[in-house]
Amino acid sequence: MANERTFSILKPDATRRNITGAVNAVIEAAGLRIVAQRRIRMTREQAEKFYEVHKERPFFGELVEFMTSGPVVVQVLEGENAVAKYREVMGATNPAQAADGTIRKQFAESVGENTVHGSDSADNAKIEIAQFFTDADIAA
Ligand code: DAT
Ligand code: MG
Repeated sequence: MANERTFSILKPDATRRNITGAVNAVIEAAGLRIVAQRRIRMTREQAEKFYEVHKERPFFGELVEFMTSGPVVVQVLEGENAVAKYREVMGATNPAQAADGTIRKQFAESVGENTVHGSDSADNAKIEIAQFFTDADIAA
């Protein structure tokens, strides 16, 4: 698998607890390079659009509420097989089921407040990156 990019978010529970550097250390230790990064406050519109695929799920309202509850750090990560690699480094959605050493196992508080987002496919990575970054923002 060639060099690839994925989209990452350090969620409001990470900024609230001041652990964005600790999470970035795990990302970098896994061989992923942070080639773009910006700290923002997501608007309700941005969060609803970003998680549109989940809009019929019972937790959608809670999810949008959480994602807009504080600052987030949006990132582009690059590396060999970056999409799958980052999903592995993140761990399972529910931290109780996440493997040892993963970000969610180490840091996540609950299934809803689970510290990180990572794209689930290369196609979605492109779509998600384009929602927050232009080519000029990315320095690889
Ligand atoms: P992932 O973030 O691992 O890709 P997902 O795409 O299934 O997981 O869900 C997106 C986010 O929605 C997830 O990170 C946290 C929230 N979420 C998922 N399932 C949930 C649940 N059962 N209860 C509360 N929040 C949930
Ligand atoms: Mg997902």
